[in-house]
Amino acid sequence: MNQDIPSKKVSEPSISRLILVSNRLPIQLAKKNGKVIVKQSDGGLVTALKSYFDQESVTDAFQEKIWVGAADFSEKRWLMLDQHNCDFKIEPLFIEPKIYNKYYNGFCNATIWPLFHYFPSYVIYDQDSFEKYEQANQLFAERLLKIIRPGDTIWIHDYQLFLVPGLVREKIPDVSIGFFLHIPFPSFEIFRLLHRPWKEKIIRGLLGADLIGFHTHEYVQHFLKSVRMVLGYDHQYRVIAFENRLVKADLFPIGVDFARFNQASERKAVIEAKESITKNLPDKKIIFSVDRLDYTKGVTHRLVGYELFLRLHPEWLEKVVFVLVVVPSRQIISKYNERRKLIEEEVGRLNGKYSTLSWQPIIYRYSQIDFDELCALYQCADVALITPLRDGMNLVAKEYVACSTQRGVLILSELAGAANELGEALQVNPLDAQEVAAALQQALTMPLSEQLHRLALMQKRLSTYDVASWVHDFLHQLTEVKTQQASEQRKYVTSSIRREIIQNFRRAQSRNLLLDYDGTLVPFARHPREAMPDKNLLKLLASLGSDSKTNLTIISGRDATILEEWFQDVPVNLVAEHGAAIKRVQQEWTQEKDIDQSWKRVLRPTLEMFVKRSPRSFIEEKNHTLAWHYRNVEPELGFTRSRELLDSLFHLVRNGQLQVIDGNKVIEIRVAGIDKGVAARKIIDETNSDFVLVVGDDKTDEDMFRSLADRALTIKVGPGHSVAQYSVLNQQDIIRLLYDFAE
Ligand code: GDG
Repeated sequence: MNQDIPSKKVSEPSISRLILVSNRLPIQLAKKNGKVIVKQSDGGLVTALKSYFDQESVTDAFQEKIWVGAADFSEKRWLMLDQHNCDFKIEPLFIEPKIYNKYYNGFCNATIWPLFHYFPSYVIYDQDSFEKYEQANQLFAERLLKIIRPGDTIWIHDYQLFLVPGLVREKIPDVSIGFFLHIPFPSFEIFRLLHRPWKEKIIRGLLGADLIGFHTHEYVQHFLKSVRMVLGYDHQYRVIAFENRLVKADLFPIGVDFARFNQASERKAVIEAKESITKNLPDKKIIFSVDRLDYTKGVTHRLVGYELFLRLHPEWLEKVVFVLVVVPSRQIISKYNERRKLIEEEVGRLNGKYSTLSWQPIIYRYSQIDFDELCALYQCADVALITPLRDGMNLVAKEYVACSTQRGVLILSELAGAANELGEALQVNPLDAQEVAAALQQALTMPLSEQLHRLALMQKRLSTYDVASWVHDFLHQLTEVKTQQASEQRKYVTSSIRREIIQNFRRAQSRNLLLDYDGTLVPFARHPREAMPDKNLLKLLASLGSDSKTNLTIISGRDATILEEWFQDVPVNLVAEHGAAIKRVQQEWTQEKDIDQSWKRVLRPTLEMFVKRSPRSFIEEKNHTLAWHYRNVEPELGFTRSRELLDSLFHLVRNGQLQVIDGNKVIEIRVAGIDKGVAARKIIDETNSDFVLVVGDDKTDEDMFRSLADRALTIKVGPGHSVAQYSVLNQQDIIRLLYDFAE
């Protein structure tokens, strides 16, 4: 689609710039001295960034801050003017309404939003909307490509722009991109309900970023699982080796501007608003909630809980008031209008049922409120009742805690991301009216000392990781990922290194090639038996091995029988079971040690128990090794079981005769003192080679890399840390190198 845009290379940084990208620009039009001006809105994200950049220590971190976002055609006239009262340079993107509507109201808010908030029955599956979503993302990417300069940092926000990182990466391979998701990333069982091509495009798009941030550990885990299930990429400590790059997924629970909310009580306007609230509601306990109009926020369930509370505790009638503020949002979508109707019917019914001449149980407002009034309400509220059915984070809960300097109890849904950090809140299942009613009773009768104690603990946490720390943490980690990528990159076999290796190989008078088998010469298979060499590989090895100057060795964890069966006609040395047995070309096998095998009888039952407990795992028995393979087990289960097995073996294998190896989806127990490093050294010492190459992918190959560090060129296949000199990202790169040798 964007073929006309030439590839660019970002190399030399000039001035450093931060480019923020979100669906909407953080601006609003206002009137000043009779003139229309463009003003910065005080939405969460823009306030977050502003408070971060206002700190003295970071003033020169970015010399320029640009914000790219969609704007309305009706605002065009004002936005095209140069002067804006904003801290960011505004880059408006005007998207045709016929694209924008289907993109935003369609795929974003009628497909992704309900699905990612666990409302699968609300999801609309519409191919045309998805196409408009692609088009809108493409427009964002094209605009970015025009703006981006070397050294820029791009920070893309939220589910409206899943595809943008990938589209930008395609054209500028080394640009620095961070992505943050503000809503939950659902479990794979939910995510998988999207059409297959949509899922793939979303995951690929996201993996175009260098760092992908989520609010909670759970969302990170869900995302990593979806990456594995949809594209087959695994991760190591949340780092995915995707194509030729490392991509990191991590959690960054967004914070609030703690100081601003905590000190709000000192503002004149807040004091005045508070006075007016207390005057109107004398001697009443106030329960408060504020949410955008959205079915995810759980307002109707909250009302059911409140009614049950009034029924169970009639002593509170006329003594408590629920101030319920609902802020208009997405009014064009029918589900939102329906929700408004439901809420208003329920409020009407409850007020009709319980009101007296001097009291009504709910004060309902359907409107925006300004910052000072919001803070006054937070301060006046004895209880904040925040019960979303799902919420990425929920900032209202955090703001309430930050604002409550004199008293206050937070009742919080356990299904909001914020529940992870606000353990001292009264946490409830928002669907359980009994629990909500009980929490209200507990909150309204909680001694002040307990209220203050709970608040203090939460406030400490919120002030330590406030919104400025959140911005800092994210941007800092993005830089770290880029540094890690660069250091990994330095180790990759680039085309010039590759040329040099080939030249050295050709010039050498005597060469030694030591190659691991599984994961190096062939990809992994479901079962070890299935990973047999094909004709091409055998031909390639035969051609290399028959060169009198080349001593070729396959050095594997496999047993002697299978290696011999597969390579009997190839002039190659074989090392079996990590060095327990060696067979030189045209010779018989020699055993390195004559070892007592009785330990296998003792340990086998333990492995068998793990096979029973982990479907599709299996045991492989070799001469000197017992191996438990879990490659085919459901990944999370496999990993957990493998840790349990390691723990059990740690207690069983204590006499020093055996060693336990935590390999690539396999745990091996073998006789100690035998490893690929010792075997490789032995083979190398037999000839006086002027070219030694060692290649492997697994933990057991690290022994070779270490032991031959002074003698050999060492290459690790695949991602992950290694002591090898160089790395290649995939197994096919090694095959290509061997073909070049053979030429
Ligand atoms: C998304 C995720 C995640 C609301 N009404 C008024 C008003 N607000 C302010 C609140 C708060 C913010 O808007 C709402 O934030 P939430 O976190 O509660 O919810 P979403 O808008 O759905 O935000 C959410 C968030 O992104 C951040 O990552 O936490 O889970 O869904 O700051 O104070 N502020 C004023 N008047 C209002 O009428 N002044």
